[in-house]
Amino acid sequence: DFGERKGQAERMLGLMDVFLKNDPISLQKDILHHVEYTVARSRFSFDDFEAYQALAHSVRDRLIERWHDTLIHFKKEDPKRVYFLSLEFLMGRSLSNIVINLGIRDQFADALSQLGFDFEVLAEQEGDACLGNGGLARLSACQMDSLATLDYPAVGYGLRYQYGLFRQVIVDGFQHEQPDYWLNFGNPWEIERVHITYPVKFYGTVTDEFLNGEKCKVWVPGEMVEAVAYDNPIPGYGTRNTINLRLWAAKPSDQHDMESFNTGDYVDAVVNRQRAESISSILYPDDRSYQGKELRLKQQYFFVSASVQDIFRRFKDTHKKFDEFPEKVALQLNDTHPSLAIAEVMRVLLDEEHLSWHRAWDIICKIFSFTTHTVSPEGLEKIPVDLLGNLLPRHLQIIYDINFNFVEELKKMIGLDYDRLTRMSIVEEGAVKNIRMANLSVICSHTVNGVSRLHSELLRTKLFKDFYDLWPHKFQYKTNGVTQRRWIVVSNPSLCALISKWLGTEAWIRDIDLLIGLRDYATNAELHQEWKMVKKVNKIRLAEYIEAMSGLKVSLDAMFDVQTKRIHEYKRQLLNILGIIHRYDCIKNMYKNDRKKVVPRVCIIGGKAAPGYEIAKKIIKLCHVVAERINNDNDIGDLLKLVFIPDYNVSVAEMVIPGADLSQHLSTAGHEASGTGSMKFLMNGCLLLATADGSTIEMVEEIGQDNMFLFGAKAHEVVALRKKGPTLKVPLQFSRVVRMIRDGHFGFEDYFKSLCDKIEGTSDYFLLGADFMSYLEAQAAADKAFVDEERWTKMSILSAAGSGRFSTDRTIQEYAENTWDIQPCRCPF
Ligand code: NBY
Repeated sequence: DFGERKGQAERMLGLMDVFLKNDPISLQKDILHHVEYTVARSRFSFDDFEAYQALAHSVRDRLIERWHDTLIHFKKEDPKRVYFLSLEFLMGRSLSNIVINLGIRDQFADALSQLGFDFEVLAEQEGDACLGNGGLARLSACQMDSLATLDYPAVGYGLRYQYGLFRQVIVDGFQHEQPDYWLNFGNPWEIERVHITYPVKFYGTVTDEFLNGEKCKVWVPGEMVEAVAYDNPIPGYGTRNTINLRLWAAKPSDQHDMESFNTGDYVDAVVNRQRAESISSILYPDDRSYQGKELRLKQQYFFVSASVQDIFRRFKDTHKKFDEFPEKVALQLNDTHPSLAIAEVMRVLLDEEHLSWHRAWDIICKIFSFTTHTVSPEGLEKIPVDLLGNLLPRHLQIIYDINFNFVEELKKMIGLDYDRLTRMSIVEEGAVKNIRMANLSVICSHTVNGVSRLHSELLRTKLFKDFYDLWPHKFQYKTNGVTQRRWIVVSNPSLCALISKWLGTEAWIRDIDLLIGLRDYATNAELHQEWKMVKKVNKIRLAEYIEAMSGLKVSLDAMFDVQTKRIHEYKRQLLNILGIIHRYDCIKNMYKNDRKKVVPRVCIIGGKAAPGYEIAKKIIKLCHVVAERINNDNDIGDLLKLVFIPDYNVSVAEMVIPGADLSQHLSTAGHEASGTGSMKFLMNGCLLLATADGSTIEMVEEIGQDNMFLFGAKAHEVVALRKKGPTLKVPLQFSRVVRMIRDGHFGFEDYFKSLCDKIEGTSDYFLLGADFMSYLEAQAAADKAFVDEERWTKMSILSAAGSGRFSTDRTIQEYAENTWDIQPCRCPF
């Protein structure tokens, strides 16, 4: 039909400039245009926030051009695409990231300064998009950046929550949660697609019917909701490619509940419709235990169903035969949260496309890949059968059928080993019957990925041992990464400039392996000077933030020692605090003269505790009471300070990480699947004090043991240590600091009793006592290294130089080649 409209299209093109221009005058005109016509403020009176909005819309226009071109190019080339399904994306702010990837940051900064505005000031006006909890969600965001940059034909699918992760507010040292109604001020980075909508069905019954003489299943739903697409263009760096992150929002459907309209209560019926929107209203805060909440299951199916319909629509636009489906479609399951997609694709193939079970199953086995982010069996998602059967009756049938076939096959392979059959079954029998989503995912995926080498080892020998023994070829791992675009270029511009200067190129921003070139200058005195200056600039920025937030003045000569991540027992923030109490106690008991030898420290802790996680909340309170005591002790002065940074999120991380000298990653070995915070610190030349856990083990290989402070039991020793339990000798220093808490040295001793009980005697599950001495030794080694400035700077340079392996560019390339089997598809400039 383009033929018919060709004349029209040519006329339209004649009316438009082909592309928006990026010279200073054009940019200024565009910004002012948006001030007047989008933000609807007078050009002579607008504030920083309104200037940010106008700026964002000017950037968005340029983004949309590339996004359209990319989508058209993909459509023309019709490559195999990867569909990345994730219930969480932690995007943070977008403006700086986008202009940098588009290569027009400096042009915009110049244009703005001619209008009397500062780009950085406006960038700070943007609020964070916190549509995720922690590592898993930020990983999805970094991976989208790499997918775009490496020109892969990818689409991200997720949920457009109206409330992101709660905001953390600290009152008297206690965490309080406040709702994050982030869309209040509009979101210039999304494009509402009012006519890309799909109906999503819930509840109801399944009946057998005959169609052309064949028996088939018909699902008559009891409720219907509409999914509306919101598109978020993700630009690559150094390429025109701009991919789509499509987030679904729930809206009432016209067919929602016809009945209630007929029964006459019009007002009630309209009010009822609004409930549909609650499906995409709120992100569940992770507490890693599965609660069997119906709303959560509804969210999962809502986003899965809309995404699967979208994928089928795109496929059927250009293809007739479903046998070609696996040549065009790869579905990536980010953890088990989207794993209902398996049953949904099966349902569509069987009930709507009327394929035989055999043909449908054959397709399923070729298209799904699954990545797990957890190490503990308790972290594996289970759904009560009753809940699933009520909400999605047809899906439960399909899962039962998959399981029946699987168990029959399994019996042929392993015989009647009932224990093993019971463990491997998708259905968990017991007082409450459950569906094990991890088993479903492993059985139906062609590839199961871990997120670090150690994690994969644990999956093969523990969590999924039974499956590994059956299908060793399914198991792979892709060590996580982070994107250097966000975590160096955006967040640490001074370091970025310095690296480019010494490498003589900016190519490392696309080709991270070049970073290794810094090693050649690891002892260069000139680089050392400049490197220290960069760190200083970032420490000043962080110190100013700390002062603005808490009123506390910190010394720039002190070592900035940071532990920021979600608060969890296994991450052992408590070990850090006990170490700080020990340090405080030592300084107190020193002769005045000896205090001169103490290496001054500013200890910074930050992170959110899940709202229902009592112990984690007590750890936050403990941090505050200890800080109160230390920071107000005149004996201590600048030798030791402790600060808790509230509401840790992506934009806070962008400021904290570049300013850190030392960062701590203290998980009990074998408990952190990978860890990605550590990679951001490493790239920024921050030294690591860490256990041999997750991807830290691979970092040691890259930068050498001498350039890190490693401590603690190894993963394989942990089980044995736990068995020793009560016979384990705990160091006196440990008992002493716990006693200080118990004796009320910091107040609130009754409140902290349960916390202390958790780490003493037989109940020290995370082995704080066992690792304490080793931890103190690592801390002493860090102090010693810090006073030798030259050595410290060299270690810092070598850390950044060795961080190249931990870019998501590498992770994504491995996924593309070894898991998804997709090729780059580059849009011509
Ligand atoms: O995924 C984290 C791992 O703990 C970390 O080691 C790893 O580096 C990172 C990326 O692979 N896991 C994680 O962040 N998990 C969650 O945030 C999460 C979110 C939701 C739920 C469970 C866990 N949930 O139950 O809904």
